[in-house]
Amino acid sequence: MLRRSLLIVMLTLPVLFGLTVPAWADAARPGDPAVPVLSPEVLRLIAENPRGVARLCEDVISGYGGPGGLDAEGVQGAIGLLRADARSDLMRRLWATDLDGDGAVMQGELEIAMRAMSAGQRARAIRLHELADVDGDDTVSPAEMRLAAEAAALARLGDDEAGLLRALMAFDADANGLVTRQEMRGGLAALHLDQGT
Ligand SMILES: [Ca+2]
Ligand SMILES: [Ca+2]
Repeated sequence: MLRRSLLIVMLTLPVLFGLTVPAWADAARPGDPAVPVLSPEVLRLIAENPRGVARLCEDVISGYGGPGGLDAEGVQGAIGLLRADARSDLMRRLWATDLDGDGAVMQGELEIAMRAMSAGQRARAIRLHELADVDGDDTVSPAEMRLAAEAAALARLGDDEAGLLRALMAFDADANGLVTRQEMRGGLAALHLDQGT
């Protein structure tokens, strides 16, 4: 028991006295030791909308991380899953109006499909058809569907936001390969950018 206590004290002492070197230490300022290393681009995004960034990162850590936090693979997976979800949602809506199943939605198909829709659904279906029909020939072709799906994926999670999420591992203060919500909050607080907005 005593041995175990001694071992715990020995393992804890360096941490207590700051003898370990955290992953972000080389960018730390005096008196502000927990500043994560981030690119100027990511810092700008955080400064622009600190609360939005915190919300996005917390949602991703909670939604895609395990009990111990989120690892780098999980971050990459989250980016892919968020975009895939937006893509599949849009394709499902378009395919729901492709009545002959040929992969394209003609104006006539849309009109028949809309008979079974509520007023709100009709308005959304018309808007989607118009947006997706880039060349304006009244048919959403398979190529136009793919373009629309990609646009939906980027609307769900833009490249800026994906870059932000990829920078999440910089908040892994104890360098165990997992980022927790607490570490992220601590890192954001250390940047002194989380006030306002
Ligand atoms: Ca069709
Ligand atoms: Ca078209």
